[in-house]
This record gives sequence, C-alpha cells and structure tokens, in this order.
Amino acid sequence: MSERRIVALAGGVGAARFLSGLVQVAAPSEITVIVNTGDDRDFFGLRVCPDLDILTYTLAGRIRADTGWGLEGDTFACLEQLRRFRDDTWFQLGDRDLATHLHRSERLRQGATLSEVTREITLAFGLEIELLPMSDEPAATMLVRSGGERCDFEEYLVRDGAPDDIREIDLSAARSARPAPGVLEAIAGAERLLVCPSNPVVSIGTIRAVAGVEEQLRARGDAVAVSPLIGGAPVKGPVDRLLPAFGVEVSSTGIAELYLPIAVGMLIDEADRDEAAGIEALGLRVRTAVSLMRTPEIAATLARAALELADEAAGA
Ligand code: FO1
Repeated sequence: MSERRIVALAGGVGAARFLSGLVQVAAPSEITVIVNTGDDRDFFGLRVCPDLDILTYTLAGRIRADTGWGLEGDTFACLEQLRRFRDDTWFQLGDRDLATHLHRSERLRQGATLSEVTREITLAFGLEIELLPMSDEPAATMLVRSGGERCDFEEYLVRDGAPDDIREIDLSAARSARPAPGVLEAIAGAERLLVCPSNPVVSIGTIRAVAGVEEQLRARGDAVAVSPLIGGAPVKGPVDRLLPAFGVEVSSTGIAELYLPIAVGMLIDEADRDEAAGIEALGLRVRTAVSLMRTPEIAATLARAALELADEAAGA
C-alpha cells in the first residue's frame, strides 16, 4: 500500500474501473481525482454531472455493472411518466439517480459551488478519495457535426448514438473556465500523476484545456498515462470517432503523441505491444499490461503497474 500523494485525471467509465483498482493498491485518502465536467448539462432543469457520478457510484460500490453508469437496481418510473409530457427523455435518468441531481441542483441554486456539492455527495457515499471537478464554472464540450449543427456531448453520444460525423470539437468553454479550488495545487503537489484510461480528447483534453492546467502538467511532464485502446480500438465510448476529428491517429501511438508534452510514461495493452518500440522512440517509457478490466483484481494489477512505472520514472 503506497502512502504517496497521487493525483489522477479522469473521465467516466474506464477511469472509474481503473480507480477502483487504484484504491486497492494505494490509500484512498492519498488520492485526488481531477474529473472531467465537459459532459455536464441540465436535464429537466436538473444539473447532471455524468463523470462525477460514474466515479462516485463506482467507488461506492453502487454502480450499475452492466452499463457502467447509473445506480444498480435503479428504476425509471419518473422517466416513464415524463414521456406523457415530452419526448426528450433519451438520457436514462433513474429514480434513485434523480435524487443526486435534485440535491445537487438545489445546492447549486443556494449558491454552493460544484466542488462543495461534490464533496457533500462523495462524503454521503462514504468515499475517502477526493474528487475535484476540473472547474466550478460551465465548461461544456460542444461538437460541430458534418451538417454544421452544434450539439453537446450527451446529445452526440446518447441521443444520436455517436455517429462518425464530427466536423469539429469545441473545447472553448473549458478554455475560459477557471480551475476549481485545489486543482492546480493538487497537480503541483502530487508525488505521482496518473492519466486514467479515458477519452484523450473529450475527457482528458477537456481537463487540459481548463485555464492554467496544461501549463502545470507540462511543468511537471511526469504523468503516467494508461491507454484507453486495446488492439487500436476503444473498450467503450467513441474514442475512434473523436481522435480523427482532433487530427490524432486511432492508436496508442497517436495517443502517446497527444500525451507527450505532459507524460513520462505510458501503459499500453498487451495486444498493442508492437507499438511499444515506436512509443519509446517518442521518448516515453512504455509498459504493456492487461488493460481490459474485467475484474477488480485486473484493475488493481493495472493500477499497480502504472504506479510502478511512475516510481521507476521518478527514480524511486
Ligand atoms: N450513457 C448512455 O449511453 N446512455 C444513457 O442513457 C446514459 C445515461 C446516464 C445517466 C447518468 C449518468 O451519470 C451517465 C449516463 N450515461 C449514459 C453515461 C454517459 O453518457 C457517458 O458515459 C459519460 O458522459 C462519458 O463518460
């Protein structure tokens, strides 16, 4: 069990599985997670923070296992009833999940910051790990589709099923958002800095876009990133449709190039071992590992490998 201060950059499902491994090999009280809020938006007047909730529910052991989001055993009576009044009910918000959004929305209306409410919610779920939203200000990722229309990330991913029609990814809201309190300090003070296996563009790229964050990450340049690809394909989510829109090759090598300015090493799946030499030639230390986190044990092994690579790079 390591006692060093670990900071991790995280998006949703892949990061949640990785972090449930990390808390087995490092003390949760020593871990701070900086979480993407680019997917956040209102549904029915309620503020929904998908990645913060996916991490919270997963780390609390309450996540819905088959989807990787929402609460296990949840029901959808409220959503069913809403269909009587409207047809924009494409985002599956369960009845118990709605309690989180109701509480968060009222606290925000009372003037609490997203950081404060996130702390209340994670403590209510008994978490010791610290989740920091990347910003307390609006930072929604917007996508421009091939016909020129703009939409938010959940409209693209869930309403439209993530088609291959992205013309542009607009992170300008993140760029004009200030980092939440503690974010820059956490990065500067971290003994080990990890990038979870999340979408490098719309989960990690959003965190990097927040004012002042990229400079901090580059000043350190010692992050260890876990590739979200296996055999050049994403385990979940639209990485293969988003990377090309960002001008990045859909491979661990392409992702390595994206992370090069902030990283010292990278974990890639064993299926991509033939890319290891090329990634090392870029200047990154590379380790291959089993990265399909089918069990908590596999997640713990992956997290341990990431920490060992970070220790090695730090000369520990
Ligand atoms: N993803 C879906 O593909 N379909 C859904 O209906 C859906 C509902 C949902 C509700 C709450 C929540 O926290 C996440 C939810 N997600 C759903 C996941 C989400 O769209 C993405 O996984 C994250 O935004 C990307 O990390």
